[in-house]
Amino acid sequence: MTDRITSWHPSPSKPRYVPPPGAVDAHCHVFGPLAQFPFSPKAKYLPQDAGPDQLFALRDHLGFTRNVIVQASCHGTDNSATLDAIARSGGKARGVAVVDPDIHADDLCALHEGGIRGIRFNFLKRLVDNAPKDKFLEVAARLPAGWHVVMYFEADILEEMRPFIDAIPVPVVVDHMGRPDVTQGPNGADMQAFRRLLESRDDIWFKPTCPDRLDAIKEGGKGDPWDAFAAAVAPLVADYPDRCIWGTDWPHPNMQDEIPDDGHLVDMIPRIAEGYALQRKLLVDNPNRLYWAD
Ligand code: 0GY
Repeated sequence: MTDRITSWHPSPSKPRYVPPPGAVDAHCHVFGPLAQFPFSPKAKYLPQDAGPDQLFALRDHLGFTRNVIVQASCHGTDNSATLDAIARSGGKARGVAVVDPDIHADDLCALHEGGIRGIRFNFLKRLVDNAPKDKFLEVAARLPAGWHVVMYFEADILEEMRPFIDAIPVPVVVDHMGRPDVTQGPNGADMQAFRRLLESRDDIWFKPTCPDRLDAIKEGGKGDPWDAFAAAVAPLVADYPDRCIWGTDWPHPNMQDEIPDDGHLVDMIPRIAEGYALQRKLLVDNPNRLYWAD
């Protein structure tokens, strides 16, 4: 693998939508910089550098106040780039790590000190080689107090994931709603299956994120302005207003063929969360409960 890819917009538009004060972009990543933080030998993609300076400039441009930086698969279980970005944020970022399930308790404490508040289990075969459920459950049982698990999986394995999710002893946050086919509509089979999951526990959260992935032309959607996404997702956010958090997903790993304009992503917010009260929960209250409770 030699080509380094760019998956983010060179000059995102200024959104028309103005987020409430204190809004959190609760799903974004940093890549490198490579010279300081090499990518994992197991990385499935090799991106151009997308470091904290770029991320924080985008945060300000979009009208956000804080970031939750999710360790991207290209950095494997070395969380140095994520921790460095959090440290440079002046208290305006926290994070989600990816760890070796055998991680020592002292190292979990060090991650907590560095601003980490959860760990991510990634089940996408195109991104990771292994997802050992038994080892994941072991480490989930010994996380620092107040942490949660972030899960990334696709809709076709939701049913097979159910016993595993049931067994996770801390809150669970599902990336991009488990990637439903939004073109099925709000009552489609994928959205109904996801709703059954949410009904099974009251501490399962979700990210109503990534219209660019879920309503992409190459996925059978119509692309920006992502009408199918808005139609399918708005009812879910309305029905579970206290269990959703939102993020840009910048720098949009692997989206180089259909790069989204981050300003347009922000302008999706009022289309999936109607009214100031709901938008405040989605962007401020909910992410603060998960990431800045202390
Ligand atoms: C996302 C989605 C993707 C990548 C990763 O860790 C990652 O590399 O999460 C993807 O390619 O679908 O949420 O960033």
